[in-house]
Amino acid sequence: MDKRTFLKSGLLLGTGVFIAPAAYSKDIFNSPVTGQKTNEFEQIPLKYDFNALEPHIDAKTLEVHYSKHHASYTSKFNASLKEENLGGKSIKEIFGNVSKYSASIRNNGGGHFNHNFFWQALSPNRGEPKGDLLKAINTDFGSFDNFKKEFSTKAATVFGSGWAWLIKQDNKLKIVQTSNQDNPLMDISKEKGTPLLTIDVWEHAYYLKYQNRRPEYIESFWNVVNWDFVSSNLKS
Ligand code: MN3
Repeated sequence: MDKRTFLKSGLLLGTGVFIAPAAYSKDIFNSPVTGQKTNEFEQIPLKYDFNALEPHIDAKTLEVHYSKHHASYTSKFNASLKEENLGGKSIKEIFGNVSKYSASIRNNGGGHFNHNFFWQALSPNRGEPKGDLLKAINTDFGSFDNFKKEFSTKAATVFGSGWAWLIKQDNKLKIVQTSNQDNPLMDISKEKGTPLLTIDVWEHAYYLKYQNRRPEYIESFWNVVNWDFVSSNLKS
């Protein structure tokens, strides 16, 4: 794993200096979150401990997922950006033109961003959808239960490795799937929009605890969704 990233994250976790209360980076779609000056994208520090999402997401899975899988995507993404002279571009610019770049930019860039987004979409204090978000869910899916059912089904039926997303598309909410590390910000994505919520359904996200029982993992995921984060994305 990338030792520097780990150390930095550890420090941030330890001091909390860069963690503003209730702040979700609205910049997440526009900036590298941190590291703009160095042209380096970074893993966001987790706002919770590895064991904070137990029993729904186990500590070992979260630790390996964050400090191995995600760290690897991030360092490979940075290496490819450097090699391909793509420094200084925002996530939005990169994904909006991703068809012009290498497979590494698409796969590792997606892996970098998707996980940063996913970590923020999780929380030990899940809260509940309310206000404009709940209104939009009721309008576009009929009810919160219908929404949950459709999202769970879409997540369960991603073939192989990929992600399910709640997105805002032309001011309407929609649930879509992407394969591998693709996401709805990418120009190659069949369904494009602003991500509001996502679930990682790669086996590495659940196999240690759930083995092949992906639907069980998805059911548990609902206990740790950070609805404040989802709401904040609706406004962005
Ligand atoms: Mn993953």
